[in-house]
Amino acid sequence: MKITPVFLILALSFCLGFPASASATGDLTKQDPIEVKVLLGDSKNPLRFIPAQLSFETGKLYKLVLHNASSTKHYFSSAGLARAVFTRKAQVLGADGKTIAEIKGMVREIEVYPGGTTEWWFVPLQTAELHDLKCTIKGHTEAGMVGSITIR
Ligand SMILES: [Cu+2]
Repeated sequence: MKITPVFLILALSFCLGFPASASATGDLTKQDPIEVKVLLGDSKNPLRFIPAQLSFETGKLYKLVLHNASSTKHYFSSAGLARAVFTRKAQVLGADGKTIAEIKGMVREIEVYPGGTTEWWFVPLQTAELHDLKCTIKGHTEAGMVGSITIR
């Protein structure tokens, strides 16, 4: 095998633990968040996630805004997403849109009541192709309240 200078640089950086591609630095949870809005049902489609396909990128801070625009309560539940992200916080908004509660620690699923809004702030850590987004209320998954999540 012929050893070229490019091969040497790649091999050396691999041995020293430097990734060949760019790497993140600093506190990833202190970025400006990318806002992603998801409706947990609306008046026309009370048993749907709108949109039902979500995509995120690793290393970026997201503010996932979950608003229930239907007349029944719903869950946003994806065990795969919960495992693949670092949660900075969850925020519960009051009727005036101002934060009334902030929750720290791991989030597994969020239940949002009719008219309610909750924000889930997280940084994806792993790539994933997930098909486990669902509302866990009896009958809702079967009725089509499901979705998929891609983390690139
Ligand atoms: Cu539901």
